Parts: sequence; structure tokens; C-alpha cells
Amino acid sequence: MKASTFLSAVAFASCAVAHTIFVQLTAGGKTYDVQYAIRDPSYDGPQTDVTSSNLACNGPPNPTQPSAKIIDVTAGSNVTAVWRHTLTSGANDVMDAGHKGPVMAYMKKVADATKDSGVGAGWFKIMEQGYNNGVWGTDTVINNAGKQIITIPDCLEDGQYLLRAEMIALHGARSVNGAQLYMECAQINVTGGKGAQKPTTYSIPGIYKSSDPGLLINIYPMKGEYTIPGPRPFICT
Ligand SMILES: *[C@@H]1O[C@H](CO)[C@@H](O)[C@H](O)[C@H]1NC(C)=O
Ligand SMILES: *[C@@H]1O[C@H](CO)[C@@H](O)[C@H](O)[C@H]1NC(C)=O
Ligand SMILES: [Cu+2]
Repeated sequence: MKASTFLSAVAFASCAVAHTIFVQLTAGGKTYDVQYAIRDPSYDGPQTDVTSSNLACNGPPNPTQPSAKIIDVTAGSNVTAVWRHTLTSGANDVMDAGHKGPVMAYMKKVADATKDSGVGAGWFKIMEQGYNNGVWGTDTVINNAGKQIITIPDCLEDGQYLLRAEMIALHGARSVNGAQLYMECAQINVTGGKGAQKPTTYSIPGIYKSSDPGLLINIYPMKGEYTIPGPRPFICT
């Protein structure tokens, strides 16, 4: 075997065993079971076509399991999206450390969180971490045992929402559709909000373009500022 063939085979293998899933949610001090109120796939692979309806809450080639559960969340509180390599991995097996990129979270108000597909209009971003001082958002999550801390805005209308947590890996992003997007949607019921502000909302798919500077980028070496894809997060006023 030629050295170059061997190296690319190793690179492929390390990626195939190193994807990730948002497996469980912590809210109100309680960590719910894996798959509880989250539409988890059994396979941990990424989405790569940013125009696909599967960009909203994942989907084929990673078929997701519906959940009949909804988790109560207090507006203004922190929840934690827990990421793992597979549905059965431990805290030291979050994602290959070579998977570097931004971490984000979005919400969408829905009539019935157990039924709404999530596809289309209504999404707003509530957190993002890109690249600061040599540290990627994904590094922070991996070094924090897979925990992505998300503050639920305290000014939202009460009601049911989908909470979409996302990590993007950019190791292959130098070519179009080379970025690997990982996302799952949790089903939550927000109560105790201080107000009823209505964020500007966006469509998923629609928030990203394959040519976005944060999705079509060579990060080896990383040069200059990183532009996180999608809109800026909603902030209560
Ligand atoms: C939520 O988490 C942030 C850090 O991500 C922290 O600064 C803040 O104090 C936390 N808020 C609550 C209500 O725990
Ligand atoms: C959401 O929470 C409110 C307030 O506790 C409750 O009345 C309502 O039944 C909950 N809805 C769901 C779908 O859990
Ligand atoms: Cu991967």
C-alpha cells in the first residue's frame, strides 16, 4: 500500500469512528436519560448538504427515533446539551478531538413539540461559540465532558419549543460540502418567562450556504478571524 493511501485510510477511519450525537439534556438540575425527549439517531454521522430538510432535526441517512416526551425548562435557566460519540459512550468519548469548529444552539416555537418536524421557518439562534484565542467551540465541549451549556432567554413566550443543538466539524471544509454538521432536536416546554419578546426568525434549511466563510474554509492553518455561520444570537432587550 502506498503511504498516501494508507494515510487517507487512517484519516477516514478516525473520522468514521469519531462522529457525535446530542444524546441527553440536563434541565432544572436533572439529567434526563439518553434519548429522553430528544430525537436521536442510532447512527452518529453528519449532515453535509446545508440545503437539505434533514438540517433541521437530522434525518436520513441517520434516521431519528421520535420521542413522546417533553422536558420542562424554566426561562432564564441554563440547560446542558450532552454530546457523546454514540448513544452508549461515556464522558471521555465525546467526539474525535480532530473535529474542530463552532458550537451553536437554536430554538423554534411550535404548537406540539412531539410532532413538529422543525423543517422551515421559525428558528432563532440562542448561543454560539466559534474560535477564540486558538480554542474552538468543539474543544470547549470535548474538554467539558461533552457538555454544551445553553442559556434559555428569560424573555421568551411560554410554550413548547424545539431546542436544536449543533456542532460543526471543519477538518474537511476546504472543499464544498466538506463541513460536517451534527445536530439533534430536544422537545421542551418553557415556563416562567419574564416577557413575550418575539425574536426575528429564520428558516432551517436556509440559514447556511455551502459557500459561507464559516463552512467553506481551510482551518489548517487557521488564519485570522472565524465567521460563525448563521444569524447572530437573539438577546433579550
Ligand atoms: C449560565 O451559564 C453561564 C456560563 O455559560 C454562567 O455565566 C451563568 O451564570 C449561568 N446562569 C445560571 C442562571 O446558572
Ligand atoms: C408546560 O408547562 C405548563 C406549566 O407548568 C403546563 O401547564 C403545561 O401542561 C406544560 N405543557 C406540556 C406540553 O408539558
Ligand atoms: Cu466525524
